[in-house]
Amino acid sequence: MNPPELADFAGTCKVRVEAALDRFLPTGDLLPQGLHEAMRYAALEGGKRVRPLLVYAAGQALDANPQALDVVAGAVECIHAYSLVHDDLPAMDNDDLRRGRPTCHRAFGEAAAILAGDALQAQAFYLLAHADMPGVDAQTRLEMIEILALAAGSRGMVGGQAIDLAAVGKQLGMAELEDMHIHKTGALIRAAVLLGALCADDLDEDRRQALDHYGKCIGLAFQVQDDILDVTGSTEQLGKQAGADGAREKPTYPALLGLEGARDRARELHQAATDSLAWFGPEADPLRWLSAYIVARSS
Ligand code: GRG
Repeated sequence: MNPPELADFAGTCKVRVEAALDRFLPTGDLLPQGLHEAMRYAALEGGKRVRPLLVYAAGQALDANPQALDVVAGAVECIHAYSLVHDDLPAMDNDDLRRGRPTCHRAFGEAAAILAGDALQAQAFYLLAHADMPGVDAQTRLEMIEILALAAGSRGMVGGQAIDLAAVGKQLGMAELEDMHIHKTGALIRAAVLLGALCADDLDEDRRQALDHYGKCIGLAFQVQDDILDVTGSTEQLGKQAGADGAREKPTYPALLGLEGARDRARELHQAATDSLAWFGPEADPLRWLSAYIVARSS
């Protein structure tokens, strides 16, 4: 299903972002050691690195500097890692398993996990403000910080999480379900694409809009597939508890549309995402492969 080029592209990007995170996160021997170990545990091991891959793919479509992309990819992944740590806490989903191993609070305790999440979030903004990003001027840096803050905060991911928590056990309509996921999952994925694009020095308005539309579509497609996998995948395959949404009475795409209806919705979003790349030639192929991967993935 996925072209071999995607495996090569993903392999190279994963190595880059993991090396970047290793460099950008305080080492485990630095005080307070337990906190830094918990941060590294949450961010460094495992994960598909979909958001960093999107940063690199958007950057490659515009010939952006790879060193600048490392910083943005690392920052986005720090936000993602923090969101998973907090989402797994007893006050939220109370999960024991993440990325095939004990969740951060299971491994380090609840207080340490809360602090590790807090510090990962702060680290993301520190990176965007401070780290060396060749080709990115100060005004663009500021815009990046604004985009990531909006995507991560109460009008983005955290807001979506609040809607999600309030929706448990309730009947949501399609529009409400999509609104929740556009915020909870979609906002950070959309931001990853835009932030990667902003690393390029010649981003015109047409291409910016096209990439932003691509990011919006695949952000939602990612969640549709996540809901499908919660029904069809195994705990072993997913590295987290399968069937958890149904068990928690969470509204999902398969619950609303049926499994085939949810698959159709994912395909529709993939099509809309790739259509918006008509502005681009083969330099945007990694974005096309990633869109296909997002709706076909099995973990
Ligand atoms: C608690 C602040 C706060 C936010 C939580 C994104 C989120 C908001 C919670 C994650 C819960 C969840 C399972 C959402 C569904 C989609 C999703 C984001 C899945 C996890 O992302 P993957 O599959 O994970 O990219 P890996 O481990 O591959 O990085």
